[in-house]
Amino acid sequence: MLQTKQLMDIEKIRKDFPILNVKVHGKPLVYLDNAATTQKPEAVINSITDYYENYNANIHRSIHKLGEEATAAYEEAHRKVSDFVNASFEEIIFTKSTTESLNLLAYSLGNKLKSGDEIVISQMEHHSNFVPWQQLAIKKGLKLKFIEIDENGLLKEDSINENITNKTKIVSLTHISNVLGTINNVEEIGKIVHENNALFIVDAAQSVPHMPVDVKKLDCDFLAFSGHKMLGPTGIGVLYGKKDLLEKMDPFLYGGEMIKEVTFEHTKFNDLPWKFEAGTMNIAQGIGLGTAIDYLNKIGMGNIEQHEKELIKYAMEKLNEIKEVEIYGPEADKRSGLIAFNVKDVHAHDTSQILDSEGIAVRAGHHCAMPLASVLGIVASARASFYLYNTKEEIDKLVEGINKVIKVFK
Ligand code: 7TS
Repeated sequence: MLQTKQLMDIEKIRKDFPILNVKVHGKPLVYLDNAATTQKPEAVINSITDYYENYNANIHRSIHKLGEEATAAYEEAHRKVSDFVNASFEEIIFTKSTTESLNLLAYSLGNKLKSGDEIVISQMEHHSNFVPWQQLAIKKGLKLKFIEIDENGLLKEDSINENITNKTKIVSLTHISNVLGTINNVEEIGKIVHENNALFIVDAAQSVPHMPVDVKKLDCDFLAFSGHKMLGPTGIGVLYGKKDLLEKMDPFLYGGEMIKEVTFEHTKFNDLPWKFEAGTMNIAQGIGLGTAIDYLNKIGMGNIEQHEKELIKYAMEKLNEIKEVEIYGPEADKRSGLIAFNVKDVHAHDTSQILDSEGIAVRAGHHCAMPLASVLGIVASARASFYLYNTKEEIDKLVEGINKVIKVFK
């Protein structure tokens, strides 16, 4: 704890999150479901209220004071997101979520694919980076291929090399698995993708919130993430795309604001990024995401990454000591701050319910990765996932809770 205290003052950080004072079943909330969604600091909540109370107006249209203020705040949020991942302003599109960002890509890139073209994903993808490609493949007669995982929950190197070939048009991979916690070496895989002249998409829903991510360093063509998993509100997601690629792509949604000029016969689309932001956007949510980024920057993404590394190392050590617990995924040094597990012969839902009775929130189920669960040979698992406000003391409570599960079911 000493080293963490030097990096970040966790007690001070916890005071910024009103929900962490909530009692659950009379016990202090231990929130370990951050991979599903994170809690919001007061600053984010206040910035949303501030918009609605003081300058609520639609953006990019009304020449009045409130309209101009709202537009400026929304565009400032875009700028903050661009800087956060080292992209340029035109390359950042606001969407509803990672799911929408990936659907946008499947639709827009999919338009240009022909029967027989190949798309490569992996066995560890979340459904939102799985179902859009699967359905596109079915509709257009494409071949969908899967990079396999090994017994440690890592992508198999030979499977990467076998699957990505000169027939591949798109490779779309998760940066960090939301079940195994595996951190994939997307920088290296991206080089193989580009050697084969394919496009490289990174699902960064579980990485951008937890570690420094630089799109130039990764050299990915597209990257998707969600505001609500990084202290921001729901209803706001991000799609990064290289400018020259976005310029050539069809819009996903048509309507107001994504146009420059409309006649009875034709439409000229707007400049980037607005070409991909049709209709009235989630303005408050966009502004809230900007505030979340200010908050994360103040703490420092490197510090957050380091703090979570310490938490996961500690959690792995503690859970490994319990012989009834089976853990999925790699060793601590190859994973981010989440851990999926089962207590032997106990359904994950029962585990989660007993933990809930102790005030401990974890997720149980297939975690929107049913194909992965089938590869692991399980139907469900419980998952604890950490963020900047979690502590080793909370992991101790998780361990106590798991020991209670074992006692109840023996
Ligand atoms: N990709 C990954 C790797 C994810 O973990 C998730 C959400 C998504 C995409 C989709 O994000 P959304 O914001 O569009 O829903 N993962 C989870 C989870 O693990 N538990 O709840 C949501």
